[in-house]
Amino acid sequence: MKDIVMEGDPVLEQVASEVNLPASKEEKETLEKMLQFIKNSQDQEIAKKYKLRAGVGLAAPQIGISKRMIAIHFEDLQGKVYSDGYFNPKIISHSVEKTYLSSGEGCLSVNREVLGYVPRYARITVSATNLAGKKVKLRLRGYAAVVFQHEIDHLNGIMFYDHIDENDPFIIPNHAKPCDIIEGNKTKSN
Ligand code: SB7
Ligand code: NI
Repeated sequence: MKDIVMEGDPVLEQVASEVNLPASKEEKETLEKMLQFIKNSQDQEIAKKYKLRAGVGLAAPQIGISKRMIAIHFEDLQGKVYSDGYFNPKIISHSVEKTYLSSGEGCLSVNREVLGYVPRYARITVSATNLAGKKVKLRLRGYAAVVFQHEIDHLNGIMFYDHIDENDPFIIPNHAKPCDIIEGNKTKSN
């Protein structure tokens, strides 16, 4: 799984297909591997050895699989741990209020720095089926909401920079308050 698909590859521009539930053994194993990859990318020693960039999430299209699966692994500033794999994640409701990371976003599939604010919903509710096969509903805000939106976008062929205003990359989105990441994977939400 060192082979992350890079921008320009058509798989990153496709709308990924729904996973038929219950997921197959193979699909579950793939999602487990994606989660392990994300954990490894945050382990300094392993990351150095395998030259991995640290990520807080990964979407299946990024490993060349056009299916609706994402893996998430990070801890927010309140110490809440988000660590699971999700099948068919779907935003079922969202706030009017927006947010954006004051440091901008990056992507494991993008090997260059793209500057600018990426408008995101400040709060979202996501329905999904987790690795254990349980249907879950997640209420997310701040950084956690941003990460899930970034990953779900990958399932719809959307890259973070597609949201950046090309004429004015640092324009503050309407109805938006900034949100910060601290230490790469720790967050302060508003
Ligand atoms: C900044 C980075 C990410 C999400 C939100 C803000 C994830 C980076 C890793 N990925 O490319 C996952 O798709
Ligand atoms: Ni990405």
